[in-house]
Amino acid sequence: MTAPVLHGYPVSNWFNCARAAMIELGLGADYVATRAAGDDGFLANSAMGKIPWLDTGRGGLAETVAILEYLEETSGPLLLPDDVFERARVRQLFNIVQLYIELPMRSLYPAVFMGEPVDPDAATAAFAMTDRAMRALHQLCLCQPFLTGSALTMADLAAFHIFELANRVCFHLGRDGLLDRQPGFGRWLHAMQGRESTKIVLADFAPAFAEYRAARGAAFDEEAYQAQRKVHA
Ligand SMILES: N[C@@H](CCC(=O)N[C@@H](CS)C(=O)NCC(=O)O)C(=O)O
Repeated sequence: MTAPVLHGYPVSNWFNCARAAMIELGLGADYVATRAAGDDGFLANSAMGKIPWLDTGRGGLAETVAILEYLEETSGPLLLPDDVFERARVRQLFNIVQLYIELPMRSLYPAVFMGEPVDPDAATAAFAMTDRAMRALHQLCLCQPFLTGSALTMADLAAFHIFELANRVCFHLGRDGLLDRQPGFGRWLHAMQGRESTKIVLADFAPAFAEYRAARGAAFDEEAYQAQRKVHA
């Protein structure tokens, strides 16, 4: 079988999640640098014109959850538990993080990272949803040290890379970070930060994110964010 090749850009939380999964699965850290696009060539591989997409050798595949499941089935098992109920619980967490944290925070990316004005009503609605999601995560997550137990899963990878951007949104708009009032998650964060996949992905995120902010005249202040994180550490 042809080795899968990931396409994307290291500012994208979804690309970073998929790349971390490739690394965890022993498929290497290489990728093809690609920005989202709407031309026919791009859409042939990623029908919604989004990154990441995976060249499977049998055709392009987009949507991170589909990419992760494909990688897990072809190169795992590693990122989903053996037990059917535990697997479903991982997918439950993945959906909560995707729909009720990533999407509402993404609605605020233009104001935080792309130089557009803040819409206070949109911010209120987004944070109402993330508050609800964080309550759910508090209820569902074990953090022993990973979200659903002692083994890393795809939900950990998604949550970690989504929190990376979501916490910056919170900071910029004067809110606590999503995990700041969740002491149980300290152990999880520590475990995730220590992983080789995290170190590789975040090392590439930093310069790409600086370039991205500069190109868009982002209001977001990374230095102030990092200084605040040191105080919280
Ligand atoms: N549901 C998609 C979301 C991917 C996504 O939102 N990608 C962003 C970058 S993080 C993108 O390509 N945005 C360009 C666009 O929406 O046109 C997934 O799970 O992969």
